[in-house]
This record gives sequence, structure tokens and C-alpha cells, in this order.
Amino acid sequence: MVNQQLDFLLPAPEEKPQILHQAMRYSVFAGGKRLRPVLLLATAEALEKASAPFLPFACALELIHTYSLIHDDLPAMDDDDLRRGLPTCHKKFGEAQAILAGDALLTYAFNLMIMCRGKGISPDRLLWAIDEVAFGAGLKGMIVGQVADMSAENKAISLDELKYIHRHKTGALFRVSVRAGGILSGADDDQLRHLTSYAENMGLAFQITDDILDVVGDEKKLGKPVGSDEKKQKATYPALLGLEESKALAREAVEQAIRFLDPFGPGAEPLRQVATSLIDRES
Ligand code: GRG
Repeated sequence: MVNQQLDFLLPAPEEKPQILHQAMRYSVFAGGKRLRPVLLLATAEALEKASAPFLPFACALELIHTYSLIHDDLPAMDDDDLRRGLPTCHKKFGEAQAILAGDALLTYAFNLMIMCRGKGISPDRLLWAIDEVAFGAGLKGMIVGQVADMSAENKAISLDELKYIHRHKTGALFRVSVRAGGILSGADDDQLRHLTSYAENMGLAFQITDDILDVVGDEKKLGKPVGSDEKKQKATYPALLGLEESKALAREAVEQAIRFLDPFGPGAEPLRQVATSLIDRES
């Protein structure tokens, strides 16, 4: 559903300026898991709401996520040549086009969110959800986290500092994906509190398993010891806690996340499955 909607909503590749629309589509359709839109739609299901009217909003989260990856890969940031096994956007289209494709994805995301007006969602709730997305992607989330992450490069940091980086850099967008699903579906304060705690624990589990995949992947590819990274020294959970303790922490966070869904009925099963899938994920 999300892929179809993204295809429908994004400008066609032959529309001018072609290079912009092709660069946007190249990164959006490069094989992402669609975790953030799935979280929003699954939250609506947990609250027994039809999720279809929220599809443009869910797609907006994927556009914001894609923009963040394009910009993160740029030479001024992580300087990566590959993303999901393909050349990064700037390697394929050039740096200036990649910057603009990222900018266009971020701004178009707000058009998509506004597109949900009048679809049985109160205007106040829609504005509330958009406001949370703006903060989660920006000054209370992803951008602040990215700045903290860059400042921490090649430095020894504490577990608390690592948690701060991840809570903002990646956790905030997961949190807002779930909260926006709740807000748009008319969740009450108590439901929203439970859903937020689910998202925070799920985000933590995601980040720990992401770090584990990184170091285990590096080890397999390069025969390097766990925790070493010759490009830029970045703190990771396995580097700070060791592999086994990191795995245990991830399992604990998944269990906690699922416990916070106790007040919800069988409709919350997709949210439970998202959390469980993190334990054995391979990408
Ligand atoms: C440049 C403003 C700006 C922010 C960048 C989120 C971020 C901040 C950078 C991403 C760097 C990174 C790879 C972080 C690890 C966690 C993460 C976001 C992994 C990718 O998310 P998935 O697994 O990606 O959901 P897919 O490929 O499935 O879409």
C-alpha cells in the first residue's frame, strides 16, 4: 500500500525537471523497509481506525526518512558511496542534485500531510500531528541528534550520551510515527502515553540491533574486530557494552515495548510484530 501510494504521489520521472524527480524516486524506491509509515498505519489499526485516509501522512514520514539518508550520505556528512547496496544519491546524480532532492522530499512531505485534511480528521488533530513531525524531524529530534552525533565523532562518549544521540537522531522519527498515528486516530491521553512508551522502547531496540548489524556486518566483510571502524570512530552499543549485553538489552527493550501494548486488543498485533521482528532482523 505504501509503495503504491508513494508511486502515485511522487511527480512522474518524465515531469520537468526530470533530474530532480528521478533523483527523488531513485532514493525513495531503493528498497527501504517502510518502517515509519508501517508504524503509523499499524497504530491506527491498534486503535481500530481505518488507516487508508492516513496513507499520504504515512508516506510523508518515508519522504522525510529518505531525505535524511540522502543528506547523511553526502561528503560533508558521512561521505558514503553506497546505500542499500546501490550508489548513493549524490554518487548517481551529483552532490547539488542530491541536496536538492533531499530538500524537495522534506518540503513535499508537508504537502502530503496537509493532503489529509477533511478526511474525517479534526483540523486541530491534523495540525497537532504535523507540529510533532516538524519537531521530531528537526529541533527536538533528528537534526539535533545528527549534530550531537557529528560532535561525538572520534571521541569517547558515555552510554548516556550515546542514548541521547539515538533518542534524537533515529528514535524521534519512530516516536512521532507512532504518535502521529495515535493523534490522527483520536487516541486519548492514556492511549497516547502507552503508544509513546511502545515507540521509545521499539526505537531503542531498533538502534541497538542496527549497531549490532553494523559491527557483525563489518566483521563478516572485513575480518575486523567488533567495535572497530577505520573510517570514523563512532560509538556503538556493542563497542560500549559488548555484543552479548547489547543483544540482551535489545531483547529487553522489545519485551518492554510489547508490554506497553497490553491495553490494546488484537488490533495491536501488527505493532507487536514490528517490535518482535527487530530481534532477528538482517537488514
Ligand atoms: C542529515 C538531517 C540529517 C539527519 C540524518 C537518520 C539520520 C540523521 C541519519 C541516518 C544514518 C543512519 C544510517 C542511522 C542508523 C539508523 C537508521 C536510520 C537506519 C536506516 O533506517 P532503516 O533501517 O532504513 O529504516 P531503510 O533502508 O529500511 O529505509
